[in-house]
Amino acid sequence: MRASKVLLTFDIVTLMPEMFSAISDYGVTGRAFKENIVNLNLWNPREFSMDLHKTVDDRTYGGGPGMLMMANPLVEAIEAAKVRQSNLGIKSSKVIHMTPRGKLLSHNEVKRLLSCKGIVIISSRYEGIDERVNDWIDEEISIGDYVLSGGELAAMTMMDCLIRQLPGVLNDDESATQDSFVDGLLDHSHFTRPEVFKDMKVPEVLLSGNHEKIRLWRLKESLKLTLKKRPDLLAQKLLTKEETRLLKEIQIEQEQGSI
Ligand code: 6GU
Repeated sequence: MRASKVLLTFDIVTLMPEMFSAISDYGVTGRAFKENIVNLNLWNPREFSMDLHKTVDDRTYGGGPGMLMMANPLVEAIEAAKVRQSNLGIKSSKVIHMTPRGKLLSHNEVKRLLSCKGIVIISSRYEGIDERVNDWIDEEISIGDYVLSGGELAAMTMMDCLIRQLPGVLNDDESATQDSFVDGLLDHSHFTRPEVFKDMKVPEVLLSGNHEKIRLWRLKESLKLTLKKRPDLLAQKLLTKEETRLLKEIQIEQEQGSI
């Protein structure tokens, strides 16, 4: 195993710590944990509960359905997590609450968060947390406009996005630089063997060995796919001269195709 420096430390506050084995034990992210590029510690607010029954939730003042996570066990867990990060010498820790009312996660948000050496993530359950806990929270992040039963899957989603951007996590074959969204476009289509599958051929240019032609074909494919599936992304993007030219070609081809 290659010796390496921890690049990102996660401390997770969760009532369901076992769920995080999904990210720490499998695939690309599992390898990053094993190689010590990222470090994870889990904090269960239940262990900070003061009463005999280890209560962590209670009914909401004012009535209504559902339970809330109580302030005290959560805040104690957050503080313990921050102390651990500070003992590790991490100066730029951020406390993030995963919640549907937070800022939407995007590739740009992921890049911004990569400036942190340590992140404390709160994964809440039930109807959420006592509002007063927000004094301990720096940011609220959501992964989309829908509601999950808890913040754990959201936390793992964000962690995965962050981890794969760290240097040394992906090998050359898995490089993140050509992923969708990196340059504001969707990734182009890909083909593998066999050359012919049920009468469908791999595009000739990909077999040509001409790297410049292949690069142009792929860029044009990316533009075509983005135009078709996510025109909103294209509208936000600053196009290079080459991209503008290819997009014009696509529009002309589409007009000709529709006549
Ligand atoms: Cl971050 N948490 C929960 N519970 N639901 C969500 C979410 C987060 N993002 C979208 N839905």
